[in-house]
Amino acid sequence: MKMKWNHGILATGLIVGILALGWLGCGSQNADSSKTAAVETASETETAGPTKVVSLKVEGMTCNSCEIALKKSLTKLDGVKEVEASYKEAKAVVKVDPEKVAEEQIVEAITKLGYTAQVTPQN
Ligand SMILES: [Cu+2]
Repeated sequence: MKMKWNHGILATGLIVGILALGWLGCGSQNADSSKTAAVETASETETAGPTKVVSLKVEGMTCNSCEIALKKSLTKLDGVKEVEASYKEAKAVVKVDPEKVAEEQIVEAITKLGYTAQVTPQN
C-alpha cells in the first residue's frame, strides 16, 4: 500500500513537472500576473494628450506569452497608452502620444525582445 501511495506522488510530480516545462517552454517570456496588471494600469493615462494609432507587422511571436511580453515592454515606454498584440495575426496595434514617443522607439523596443517589427503604413 505504501508503495502505491509513493507512486501516486511520483506520478503527480511528473505531471506537474511536464506542465511546468510546457508553460516555461516559450523562451524567457514566461507569463506572470504582474505583467497583466502593468498593461491594465497603462490605460489610465489614455485620455491625456493627443493619440496616434501605430500598426505594426510583428514577426516571431509564437504564443500568448509573446503577446504579453510585447505588451509589457511597450507599455513601459513613456507615451504609450495602449497596446494590442496578436501572435496569430503577427501584428500589434499601439496607441501612443506622438509628442512623447516615436514609431522608431516602438520598433526598437520590439526588436530588443527578439521579434521583427515593421510599421504598417496608414492610408
Ligand atoms: Cu511565446
